[in-house]
Amino acid sequence: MKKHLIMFALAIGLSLALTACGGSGASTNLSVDMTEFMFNPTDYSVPAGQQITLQLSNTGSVEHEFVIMKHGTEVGNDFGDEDEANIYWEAELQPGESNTYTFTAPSEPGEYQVICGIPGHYLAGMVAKLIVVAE
Ligand SMILES: [Cu+2]
Repeated sequence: MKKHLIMFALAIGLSLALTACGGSGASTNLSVDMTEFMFNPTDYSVPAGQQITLQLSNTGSVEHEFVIMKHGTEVGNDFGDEDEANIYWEAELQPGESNTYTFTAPSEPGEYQVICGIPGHYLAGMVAKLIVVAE
């Protein structure tokens, strides 16, 4: 009897773990490091429409931004005023700053460009990718 209970508990635990992963590699918890001039990691997979918790750290020596562009939009030569209207969500961090944010993942599956909006940083290679997967 006791053995059955243990097996049952293990089965529950396993199913919870599988549910949390969604089976697609998508996660509602992201952790991203920013420095000159890169994001680490550079690919994030999240479930559509879910609340996402994002742990951001700026370990560089200048200000950095985490800017998610709207679906179907990409920054041109460098991030400029014309791109402001295409921002889906953004956060900015001073050097040495760490913060936890929450935002709602876009409801439309697909790839979303992530960039740093500080002048010159996009050009220097601060680009990443948010991949929104259907639930
Ligand atoms: Cu930057």
